[in-house]
Amino acid sequence: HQPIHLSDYRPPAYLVKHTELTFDLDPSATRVKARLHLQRHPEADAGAPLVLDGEALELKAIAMDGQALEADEYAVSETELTVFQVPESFILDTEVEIAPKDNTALEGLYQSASMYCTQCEAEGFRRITFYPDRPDVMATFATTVIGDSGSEPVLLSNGNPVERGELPNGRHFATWEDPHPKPSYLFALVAGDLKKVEDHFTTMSGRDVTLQIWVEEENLNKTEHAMASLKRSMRWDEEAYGREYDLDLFMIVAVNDFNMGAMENKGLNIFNSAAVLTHPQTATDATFQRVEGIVAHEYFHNWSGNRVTCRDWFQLSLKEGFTVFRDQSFSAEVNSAPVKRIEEVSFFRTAQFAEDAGPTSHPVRPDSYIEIGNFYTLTIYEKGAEVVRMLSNLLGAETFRKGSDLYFARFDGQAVTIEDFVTCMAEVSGLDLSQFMRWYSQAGTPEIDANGEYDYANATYRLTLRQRTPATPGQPDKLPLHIPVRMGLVGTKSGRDLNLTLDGQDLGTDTVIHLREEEQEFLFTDVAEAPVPSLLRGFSAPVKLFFPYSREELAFLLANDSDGFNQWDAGQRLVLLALDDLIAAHRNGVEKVMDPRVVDAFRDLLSQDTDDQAVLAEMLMLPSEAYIAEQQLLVDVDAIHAARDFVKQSLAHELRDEFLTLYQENQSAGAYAPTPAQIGRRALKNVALSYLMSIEDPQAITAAKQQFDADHNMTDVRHALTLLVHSSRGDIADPALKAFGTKWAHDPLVMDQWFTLQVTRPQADALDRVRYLMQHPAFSLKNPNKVRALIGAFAGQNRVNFHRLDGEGYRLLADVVIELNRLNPEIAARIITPLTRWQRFDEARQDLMKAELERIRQEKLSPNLYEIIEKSLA
Ligand code: HT7
Ligand code: ZN
Repeated sequence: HQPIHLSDYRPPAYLVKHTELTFDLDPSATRVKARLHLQRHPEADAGAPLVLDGEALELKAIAMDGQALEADEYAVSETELTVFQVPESFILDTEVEIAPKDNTALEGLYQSASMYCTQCEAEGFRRITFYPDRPDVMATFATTVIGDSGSEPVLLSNGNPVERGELPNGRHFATWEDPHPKPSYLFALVAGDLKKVEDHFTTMSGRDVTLQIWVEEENLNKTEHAMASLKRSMRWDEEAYGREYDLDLFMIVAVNDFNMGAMENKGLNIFNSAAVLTHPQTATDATFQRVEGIVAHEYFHNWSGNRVTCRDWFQLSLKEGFTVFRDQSFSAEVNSAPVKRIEEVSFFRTAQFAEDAGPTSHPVRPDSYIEIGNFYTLTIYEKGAEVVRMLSNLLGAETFRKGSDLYFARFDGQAVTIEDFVTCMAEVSGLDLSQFMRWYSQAGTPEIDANGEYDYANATYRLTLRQRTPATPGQPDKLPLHIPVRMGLVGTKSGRDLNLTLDGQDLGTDTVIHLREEEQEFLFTDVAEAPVPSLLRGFSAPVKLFFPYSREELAFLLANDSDGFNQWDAGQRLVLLALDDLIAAHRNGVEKVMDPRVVDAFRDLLSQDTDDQAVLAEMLMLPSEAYIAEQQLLVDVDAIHAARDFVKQSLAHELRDEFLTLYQENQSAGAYAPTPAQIGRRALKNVALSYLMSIEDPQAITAAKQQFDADHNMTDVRHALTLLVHSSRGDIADPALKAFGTKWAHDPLVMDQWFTLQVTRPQADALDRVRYLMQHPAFSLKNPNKVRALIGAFAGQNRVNFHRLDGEGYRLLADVVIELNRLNPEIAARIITPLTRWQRFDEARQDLMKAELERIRQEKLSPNLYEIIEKSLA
């Protein structure tokens, strides 16, 4: 398991101009014939051998320019095929055999139930045929798929269908041609008994594109939302980025067994069924929104990723960071923008900050990796998106668009680097982005210590900002970053944003100041009244910002800040301060006392008239246990759980009537629609119900039961059932749970929800339930969605039970990881994450967690797990 370094990048010795593939499908003996039209790279040595990647392939035949090769003319190892002497330009034919039915890793060609499908990113194509499996080799493809006419009536691949026909022995074939040169990671094949829904889109230049979503027959009624999302995304990319679709056909296929959310294969996107199928009775509002975002994300890749791709996998964030930024902008526009930003940031600050502070911390562009599959991370995706967002804010929307246009025009059809992207942005703006580039090379979350001082006599406000980035593995010393800090000064008398004058320049009431040095001072003049600073508005940079706000100041910002995001953040900070006291009280065995300022602030929120229920719902939500833990040096899971429960129950007792009114006023009425207005009402109503259920208010229990029985939509049903199952009212919860499980036994995506809501219950029997449910007929370790729903949810969301002091939670996860190491290394390396964060816990838990990591280390590890385990124990 050797690391690969960015600094070792060399262009490929041979390029593939055109690739012809023929698949003769069979579960245990699929034959793959490949004809590669190869050409030596102009910079390569004339004597350079041809080295192709290949794993788990049985070579059956090999010929060059029509001539079979002798055994001494080539060599095959575990990972490569080498042909020793080749001319400058030639055709190589190979034939290999593979076994899709044994492919539980779900990389390459595999079977999901009765269908065949592929997953080639990042390095799955080398499990299909011998090939230069790297993104800087781009070829046109012609693919023929041969399958059984009965069990695989549908045969799909990238591009346009050009021919199909019958063959002897009940077989048939289809041939597809993709005219756009693409790297092997974008290759796809699907075959099975699938049904389609079809629609059309007229592009901005007036071309008709056929849109198809292919699913198993029973899911035909769950495609409407994805299709509508696809059409919205296509229009949006034309309007926002000038990007038009470039084939006559765009297909999406839903598969049940999939390692990630979806894959942007050219013209043939393959989706985890959980990321595409929706129906009001089976999917929650969150799923509807997630599907919309993922459909958009994969579609947007057609330009940011496919037409312009990555030179090497170190540049992964070039396509992922940019595409996440694009899908976030799309979702913000078609939904409630402030809520989207709050959701994004609260997820980011919980999960990405933790990753950045953990043993696998890496820069947005890593310097080295052992297994690239381990680098599809929150840092590459989400922090990468934050970096692009900063660029967009630095340049302004119009100039950023010019930079994007230049990037797509200059590099269309090429495999490029992050520098190429940033250079376009620098060229169109005239900005010097050399310091900014450090965002790509330095790992860790930068911290800003801010202080402010108001001088009454001179009417000035002096703001001091100090930045530091903590050491991360392999990077002990960090340089100062260019950090854009959006801010305002809110007058304590007027409650309004004050005018900002800096160095004699009038900057209006909201501006961006640029922190470039380790320490910088900003002196605002003509500040008419004492202000409270509102800093890092909209989360203008992915940093931790510390300012010594008093609780009164936070309550003031919560009530008065003109920036909705910072208003919400002030509320979160206020609650966090109260939680700090309560956590300390719990640890010291002292009686807990609720901070009345929090109660007052929430009462004020509840008494205001709002026209944005979704924002109010966010304001009323307490920080998650995971986010609270993120604030603690030493995480005390039990104290955090107890303190958070105490805050929730205190607020519920104090504001019972207000919550009840809120619940009653926002009842679901009429037909379900995933509109921002309806979603906001449901969110608000359900937050109110959560508070009331935390004190098991009799009216709330009745309401939850009624909401479950009403069976209006999955958002309400699942929320009510979760609250009941997480309560002490087993007499009501158990029959409801049973009825739900029976009703939905046929639907794997609903059963995933049924598993999750049980194993996240805080009661002490949760771990036993996990073990029990692992034996349930609907559970399978081979299905990643099931693993995430049961094991992932337990280890990631049920903190008190996962971190049990008897170590049973850790043992359970390690047992699963050991099994998955054999079955599906990519999933094993992801699901293990909570165990790798042992440094943050007390000594007893640290020892238990490390012991489990050591136990896993004794196994014959896949490169995926090896890399994670070694970094975690380093
Ligand atoms: N670009 C896709 C990445 C992906 C993937 C990576 C590793 C293993 C399996 C995978 N499935 C999909 C998804 C995306 O970012 O759009
Ligand atoms: Zn992506």
